[in-house]
Amino acid sequence: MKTEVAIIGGGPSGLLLSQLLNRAGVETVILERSTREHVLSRIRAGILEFGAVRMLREAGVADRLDREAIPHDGCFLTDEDLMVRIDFKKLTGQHVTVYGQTEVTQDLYKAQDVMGTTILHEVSDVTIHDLDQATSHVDFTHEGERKRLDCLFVAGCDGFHGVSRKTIPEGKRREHERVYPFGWLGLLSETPPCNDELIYANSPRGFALASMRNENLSRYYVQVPLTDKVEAWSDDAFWAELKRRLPFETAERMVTGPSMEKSIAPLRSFVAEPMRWGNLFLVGDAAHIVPPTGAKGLNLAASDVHYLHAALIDAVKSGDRSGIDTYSERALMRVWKAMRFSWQMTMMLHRFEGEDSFAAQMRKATLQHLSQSETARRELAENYIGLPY
Ligand code: RFL
Ligand code: PHB
Repeated sequence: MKTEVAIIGGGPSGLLLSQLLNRAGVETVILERSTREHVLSRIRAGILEFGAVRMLREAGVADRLDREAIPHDGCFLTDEDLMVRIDFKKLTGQHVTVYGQTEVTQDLYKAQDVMGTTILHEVSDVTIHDLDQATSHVDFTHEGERKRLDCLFVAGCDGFHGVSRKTIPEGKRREHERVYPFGWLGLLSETPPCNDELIYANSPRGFALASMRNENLSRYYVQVPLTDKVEAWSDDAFWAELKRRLPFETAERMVTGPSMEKSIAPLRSFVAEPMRWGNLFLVGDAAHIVPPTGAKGLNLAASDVHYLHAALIDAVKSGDRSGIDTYSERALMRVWKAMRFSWQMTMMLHRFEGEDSFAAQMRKATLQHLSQSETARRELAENYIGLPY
């Protein structure tokens, strides 16, 4: 097989990149480890920055988003004393968009099918070769056969556990990591959201988040120790714990119901540098992970794709390599700022096991400052709606 850009991973990064490249006449083949059903069943992100929405429009996959997604002009941060609203609209003129990653992925698969792009599922043992040559190739197993895909460039869109990042020699790769000593237990239920806007709650019992997908689909999270097992959390136990961590009036009006999905995700900050190695480019979670507190993961994948798709089009169509030569540097500059914001939000909102009273007071003071200073609120809003690109 032969193509211009081989894309490893059929998650949101790989699909969006492929769609944008195809629209500009650049050929792609996507190699995905899982089935399409599995990719579409993973409940993950829920909040899109305006930049990500702009990218989806540019890719021609925003028709349903424009009809069904819910714009949010603000969100709430709370502790046991305060409830602070961050008014995105007033502070930045922008809003964020509630639209699930599952929906984004579904829309992208549909568009790629119309485009006629080759997407191979249940591919295994992917290896990447000749990254320092004029052309490269990717070897893989599909339907029991070893196959070879020749290409000009390889996009590593295969998430945190993929093979692309590890293809960059260890001595040439720098990794920065912070692992947090807790996870998020998430629950999805067919119930109306408890509030019109998201609530990020810092309670003495730990963090909780009230989020949503639509007017009858709620997504909630509670901070749990990493040792907790999801099987040990009954729905009743989850709802009881969530209510203890949210403001009393919110808990009072909350509608509960059976869970449609429940899972625990560990929290981690991670960056691999550089994001380019010869003809290989890392995109999204393959290069970086943020804790979900700032809602930045999927949005960073979109900004990586923004920088990379334009660079690859220039390289393939007109032999102009200036974009690909600066991709890593430009993408990382934005990545680090989102890392900082996600880390700061995580520190501001979570209880750390065994922490001293000083740590709790710092969180309290941060929220108090936010409640009193429009400058502080604007700084948060500017990062939450997404730094420009
Ligand atoms: P993905 O989604 O992990 O997709 C990678 C794809 O590559 C495939 N793959 C391989 N294919 C071939 N060969 C291999 N060797 C392969 N290894 C892996 C995988 O099967 C998969 O299909 O990475 P991508 O595309 O970079 O997208 C990143 C986002 O999924 C991620 O950043 C977000 O979900 C993070 N995230 C959030 N981001 C936001 O912007 N806003 C949010 O509100 C938000 N909330 C969240 C989140 C992530 C969460 N979890 C579970 C980690 C909430 C949670 C709970
Ligand atoms: C979600 O709805 O899944 C969600 C929303 C905001 C976050 C993280 C996750 O910060």
